[in-house]
Amino acid sequence: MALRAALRSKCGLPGLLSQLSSHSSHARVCVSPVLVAQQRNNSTTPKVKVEFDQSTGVAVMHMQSPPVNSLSLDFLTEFCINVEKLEMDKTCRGLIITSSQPKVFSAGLDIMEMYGKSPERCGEFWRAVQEMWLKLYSSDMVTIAAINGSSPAGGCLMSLTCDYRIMADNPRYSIGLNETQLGIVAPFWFKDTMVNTVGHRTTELALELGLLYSPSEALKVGLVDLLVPEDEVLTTATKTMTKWLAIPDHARQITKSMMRKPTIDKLTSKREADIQNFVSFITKDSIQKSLRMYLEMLKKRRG
Ligand code: CO8
Repeated sequence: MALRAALRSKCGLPGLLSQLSSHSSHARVCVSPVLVAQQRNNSTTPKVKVEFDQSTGVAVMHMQSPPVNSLSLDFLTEFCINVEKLEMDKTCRGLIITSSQPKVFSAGLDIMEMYGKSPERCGEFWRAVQEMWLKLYSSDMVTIAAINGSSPAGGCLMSLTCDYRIMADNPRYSIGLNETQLGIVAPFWFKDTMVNTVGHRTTELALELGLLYSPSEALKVGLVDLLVPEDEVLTTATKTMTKWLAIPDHARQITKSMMRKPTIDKLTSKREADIQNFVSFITKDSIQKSLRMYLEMLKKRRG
């Protein structure tokens, strides 16, 4: 609950976790024993597993939330805590994000978090989505998405926040910001992240049509950087990380910040308004109806 409260508060997790960090040796703040244990060790939380190799300075984060790693409030809370912990550990220089679920990197935002929920709960959820994006897009670590399955909508956004994307070359997988297909609209910061990666025209087409690209199409438009056989995604990500870590951290970090800061500042300055927009949009009857139809379509497709 303390973690959820941190996400709810204006300072968010950074506030809570920097408090934890600065007081860790004095234990002056009242901290959950679980969090303290997680700070000291590799952590295995129910939805995210982190393996940190101190000899290389690289952490691999495995998303393991069955069936499809959908980004629920609980998932996002755990995810952000783990990213923040790695960020604060200055021996951690690189982060690889991948999935433990077969065939799916992440199905994007958990649709059930947006359907039939109270405005308060929707607001809490949206703050957590923003937090994930802010943490990853502004990370000082080298971040690589090892995309070993389909990655629609919020899953695509998560991979777009990384410095580099390696995808499994399997034509059954797809990636893209398909929000319009659900009858919803990708917010400005989803759009900005896509524009920063593939340019304005490709983003315009992709967002209006809600395009989901095959891996080879995604490579062609620059949505991913490299395709490899499925069983080589993680090893290639590790090799690629070594190349990135050969660049001096400070020069790379300043450059990354120079490229991304205007986009980050835009959301930071409009964060509360963006939450209000999301809540009033998603709770509209017409949007709820679209989401219900999409959920039914997902179920029928399965049956
Ligand atoms: N949220 C919740 N449940 C989901 C989601 C999801 N995003 N995706 C799939 N599921 C559920 C399915 O309904 C199914 O449930 P059940 O077992 O009860 O029938 C179960 O997960 C397994 O799904 P599938 O059988 O479809 O699994 P497959 O392995 O065949 O396919 C896919 C995996 C490709 C990921 C497929 O499930 C899929 O296409 N899912 C939908 C993905 C999607 O469209 N996500 C968009 C989410 S919206 C978003 O991320 C950004 C919103 C921005 C909001 C802005 C508003 C202003």
